[in-house]
Amino acid sequence: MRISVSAGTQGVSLPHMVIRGPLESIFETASRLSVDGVDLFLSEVAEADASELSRLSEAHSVDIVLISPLADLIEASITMTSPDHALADDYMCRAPRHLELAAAVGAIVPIGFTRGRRTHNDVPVPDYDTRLMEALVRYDALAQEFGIQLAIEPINRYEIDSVNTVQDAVRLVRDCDLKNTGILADLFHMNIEEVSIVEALRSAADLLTHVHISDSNRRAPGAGHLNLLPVVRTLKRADYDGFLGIEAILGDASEDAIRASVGYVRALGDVVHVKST
Ligand code: LER
Ligand code: MN
Repeated sequence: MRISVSAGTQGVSLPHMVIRGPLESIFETASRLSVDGVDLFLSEVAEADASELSRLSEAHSVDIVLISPLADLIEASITMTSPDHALADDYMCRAPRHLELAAAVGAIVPIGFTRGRRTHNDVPVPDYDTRLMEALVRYDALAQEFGIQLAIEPINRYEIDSVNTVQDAVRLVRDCDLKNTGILADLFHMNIEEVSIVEALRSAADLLTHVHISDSNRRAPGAGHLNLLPVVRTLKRADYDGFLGIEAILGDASEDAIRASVGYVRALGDVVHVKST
């Protein structure tokens, strides 16, 4: 299985970036780690230059698996369902810019915090579910135009109050009849929200676009109590041919420690064999 690692430029405050730094150094480090790709979180859309990203990706033979250049929008509450409709409309006006960027580098665009919250300052967003579905339909139509893949990421209830389980996401994709939107399954969130990680993955097998892997404590795979072998076996049985994206809180881990985490995940893929269906 191909492996990517999460990578954030300086302005990205998310703690679960495996690599952090200026773009050039992100690709240099990813290349030294011998990973196949990066899940790239940029602090702002304006920071992103498609030709620069393509040049770095090609020069270092590191795919840009996922790109989320949206931190600035989220921080400004410019999301798909902002209670201020002008902000929600602004998100859609800006969407072509970041979808075009993703198309230029062949990356998936995640739908995580950009979906917006169900409540703001304890005030429910009126018609949130309807607004989210309408926004997803519009966003999916844009993704079809740009020929890119979107992925709804179920995120645990302590980080956002909507789409917490894989089934929540499957229901949205099916009910909205989305064509270019799949599911980004993140094991950390699934360990909190799912009755069974394996069953949840199995139930969404045909929609799995990307997988984020960390352990139960969001540390490196192998550093918590998740049994990852059944997870990898389930992915293989589902003929999942995407990446395993290591997205974990590694703190100030040395490059050797990160390399060991990559080796651990690669070994998981190597030791699990399933009969071809
Ligand atoms: C993003 O991939 C994620 O897992 C969420 O925690 C938001 O960062
Ligand atoms: Mn994730």
